Amino acid sequence: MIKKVLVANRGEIAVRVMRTCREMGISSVAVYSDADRNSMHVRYADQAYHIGPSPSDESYLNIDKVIVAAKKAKADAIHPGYGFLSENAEFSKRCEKEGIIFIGPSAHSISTMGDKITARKTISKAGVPVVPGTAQPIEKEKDAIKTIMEIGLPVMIKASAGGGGKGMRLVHNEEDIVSSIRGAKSEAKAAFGNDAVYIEKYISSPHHIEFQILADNHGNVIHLFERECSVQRRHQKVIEETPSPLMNPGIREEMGKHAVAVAKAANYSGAGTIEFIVDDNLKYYFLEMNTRLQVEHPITERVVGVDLVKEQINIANGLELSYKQEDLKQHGHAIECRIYAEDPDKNFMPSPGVIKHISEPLGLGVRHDGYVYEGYEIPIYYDPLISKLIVWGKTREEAIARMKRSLFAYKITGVKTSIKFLERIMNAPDFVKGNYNTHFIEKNAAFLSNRDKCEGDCKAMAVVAAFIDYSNKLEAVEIKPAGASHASNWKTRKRNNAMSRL
Ligand code: MV4
Repeated sequence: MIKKVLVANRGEIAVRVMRTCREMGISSVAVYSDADRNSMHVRYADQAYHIGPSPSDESYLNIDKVIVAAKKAKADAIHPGYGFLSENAEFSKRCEKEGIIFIGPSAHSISTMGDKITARKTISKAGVPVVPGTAQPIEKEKDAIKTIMEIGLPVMIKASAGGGGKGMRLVHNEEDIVSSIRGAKSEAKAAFGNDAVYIEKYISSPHHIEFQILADNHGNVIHLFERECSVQRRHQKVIEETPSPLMNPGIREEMGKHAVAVAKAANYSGAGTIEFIVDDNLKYYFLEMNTRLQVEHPITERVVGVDLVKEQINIANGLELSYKQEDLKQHGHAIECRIYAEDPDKNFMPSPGVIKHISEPLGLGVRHDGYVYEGYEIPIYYDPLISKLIVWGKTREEAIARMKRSLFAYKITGVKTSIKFLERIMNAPDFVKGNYNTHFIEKNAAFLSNRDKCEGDCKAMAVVAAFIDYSNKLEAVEIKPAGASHASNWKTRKRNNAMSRL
């Protein structure tokens, strides 16, 4: 049985994995770069190993260094988190070779799904709908033009080694086909060292809906329903929710079965996600499979009531899944907002720096997965995610109300954050109605922009106005003791202090 886990990651996900380790009586080992010497995951872990300079490729992405740390610490297993080495087949294989359990799927499953052409083949063989397109990489441009004209424009040209939006081209016109193929190929070659590209029919204005699955090493596969991830900006998810406002029970069951079929076809083990694009008529197509724990996994945990990291560790221990499909139900509604250190009013420019103050929301139905603290400096080297705010409500309406009050109470100073932008989304009529797809942010750009942006005097006036407003709501009841001639204002002061933590 696993007694010690090295977490080959940083930030909020490293802390989140270690929390479950602690609950399971498993000790945790952190690895850290120069920039992360003072990071929360290092403090939280039972042991920590320095693995190199700040840039990821010299630390968190360096397989040899991570393996050396795991051996020194005598860790039985490695949890890769998301990003970094989590979907690296070579790393999974290396762990196996070194006698360390990789908490994730086999190298074979990772490479099957990492190569999108192979994934499409595997998936359509299993009877799951894939987007109409080619089963082979494009060889001759002439043949490609013919195929595209048969499929019908518009089409997408995608890199087989790509994913998450990298190495993609949308083609509307016949005369752009050749240049798009060449462009996609050279981009893919440069980014992935592999220039294989394939063709898919373009599905306009889709929803992005993904299914969480768990598979053990005894042939059991279950799905934990869907996550609606259509609120995204430049292929970066901003808000996720479950259940999806678009779905109905029939389609949910059908897609869930297909998600399970995908995992079975890939001989999958561990936690994974099947991504679909879904059009407004609820026609759905397999897009990609992510062979890791995802950023947005907590909304599933909340609504289904399963600790996904615990299941991952149990699976890695060779145990059978703790749940059968019929045990699982969706309870209520969960929403996650990703809080980034970036400036939504300056084109989402990253805003690294020192956290001067942080006061995170608490209370019924609120989960905060973060890692920063007052005085902590968010490094420039990594993803600027500060935390994830996850709320639950009996209904979608209640979850939105709870998210609004949580964002209202969330105060971070020292760096710019996306909190205000997220509040605007929570107030956007299309979001409130659940009427949105992957074009939501661009479609609502005007509503989501800072409408009270003002400079100089105007800004100062706003500060004064806010102060007046705040002082006006403070009241004091004075009970004058007999004979006393002056009132004490201590009650007012006390309340004033208490209000700084909402
Ligand atoms: C598509 C598509 C429409 N048709 N493929 C974007 C990221 C990558 N995972 C695949 N993506 C898309 N593939 C076809 N055939 C539209 C997108 C897409 C998208 C998908 C999911 C979430 C957000 C998106 C935003 C723009 C485009």
